[in-house]
Amino acid sequence: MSSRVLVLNGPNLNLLGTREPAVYGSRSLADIEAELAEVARRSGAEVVFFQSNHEGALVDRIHSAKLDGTDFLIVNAGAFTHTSVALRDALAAVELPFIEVHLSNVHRREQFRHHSYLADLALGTIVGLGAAGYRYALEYALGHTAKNSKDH
Ligand code: CA2
Repeated sequence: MSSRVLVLNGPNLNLLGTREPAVYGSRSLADIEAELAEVARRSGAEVVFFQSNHEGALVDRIHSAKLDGTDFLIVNAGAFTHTSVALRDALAAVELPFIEVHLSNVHRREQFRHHSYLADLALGTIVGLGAAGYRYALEYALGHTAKNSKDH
């Protein structure tokens, strides 16, 4: 069975590539998603994408991941990373493995970005590596889901 990975992006990440390139890079979200889709295609895996500026929509999408055969999540919750107990509770509730990704190195930025409500639930976090961070997370996810399906 092929693995299914959900890439979840939070508020304002739809603006990627339009401003603040020094912080977030010059690539659009669509461009990053196209690269990830190609990586997944080469592995015979499925990757699906969801971006929302709304906390409740992200919570709902996490809930439906539990029912739609998602094996693994890659999560950049944007600013909700630093504020949202609701997203934390949703990720804890579905018990799906996930990697937290940030384009920027949040630890080199303002103090309020140093805390994540999600990080201790994540298998791992990747910060500061720009769009490549999503690719590394996906490569890990594909290895992880392949190994787990062999074990079960
Ligand atoms: O570095 C990341 O990936 C962040 O998750 C991005 C969030 C920020 O609140 C987090 O602390 C770190 C902000 C996303 C804003 O994205 C924009 C993209 C282009 C132009 C303006 C904002």
